[in-house]
Amino acid sequence: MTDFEFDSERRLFLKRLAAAGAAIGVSGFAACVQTKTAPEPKAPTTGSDVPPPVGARGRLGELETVLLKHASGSSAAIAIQGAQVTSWKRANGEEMLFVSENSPLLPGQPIRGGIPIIFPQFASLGPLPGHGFLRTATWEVAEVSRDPSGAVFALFRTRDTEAIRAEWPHSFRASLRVTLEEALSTALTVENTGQEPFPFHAALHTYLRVGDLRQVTVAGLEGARYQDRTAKSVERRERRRPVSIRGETDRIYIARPDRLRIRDESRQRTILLDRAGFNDVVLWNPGEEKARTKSGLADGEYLTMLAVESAQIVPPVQLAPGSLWSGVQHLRVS
Ligand code: TA6
Repeated sequence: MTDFEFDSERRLFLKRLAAAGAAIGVSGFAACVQTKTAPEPKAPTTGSDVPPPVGARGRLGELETVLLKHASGSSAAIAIQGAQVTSWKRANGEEMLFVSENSPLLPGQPIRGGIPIIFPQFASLGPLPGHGFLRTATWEVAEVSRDPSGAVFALFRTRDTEAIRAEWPHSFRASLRVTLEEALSTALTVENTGQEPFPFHAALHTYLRVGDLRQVTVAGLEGARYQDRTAKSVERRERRRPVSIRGETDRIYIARPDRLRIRDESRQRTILLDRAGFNDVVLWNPGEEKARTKSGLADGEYLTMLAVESAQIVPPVQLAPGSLWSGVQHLRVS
């Protein structure tokens, strides 16, 4: 059996994924799920029209990466281990994601930055290793291509192994589709291939690179309930409009599906973050002390990152046998 190739499964998968894309108005994303059936775009013939090649491989430390380049000049890199996006550069070359210069870039070790995939457990909210096992799992590159709209994408997939089942006794398949235009979309899909339902948390732990954290605000969380993980997860309500980050911040904003606007005054730019399937938002910055003692960041790096995570934690997803769940995050600069 080839993953996601069974007609009925694939139809359902595409339907869900397209719906998730359409729900947040990601036309390129919606188009890219039709690549198998849509006609190929005509090959351009003139020099300046020739799109750059897609799917070259690169390296990040000891890890192999897939490189995506869009005709606009934007680019992305995804480490195959963990299917973890590690770079997203705008057409002007500006890097939008943070990776710590102290991060291990080694097989089997989490990368401190980019977009780690959290599954099936958020942080230490359960018996598994922190944030679950997908971020260091072995993934395969299923497809790297350009869709009819001109977006380039890479599709990664993975599934349960004996080692995973020893820790977490469930059968599943997962895929991550990274779609690059000038914007960056990441769509995570999980399928329950076992006989029993299972619960899980999922998140795209997106480390945004910022110019100066003290000049960053996040709009779109006004009035939301949140669990403050720096204070024993006590529940509070967000009164600020917009939210600024002062000191250690570790919050799960519950059921907050609105668009987020992350304003980075020092860079004079606003990042728009749209989601479907992920109802929660996690905001995290370790603050000066924990950046050093716990997160292993280099000096001063905590002022150049803010994790804004599309998440489904409260409540966890309950996935019935044979069912699929998808969550999509769409990032663009306005
Ligand atoms: O998502 C926020 C968080 O759970 C924080 O509590 C912080 O520990 C961070 O993730 C990083 O976790 P990690 O396991 O990568 O050190």
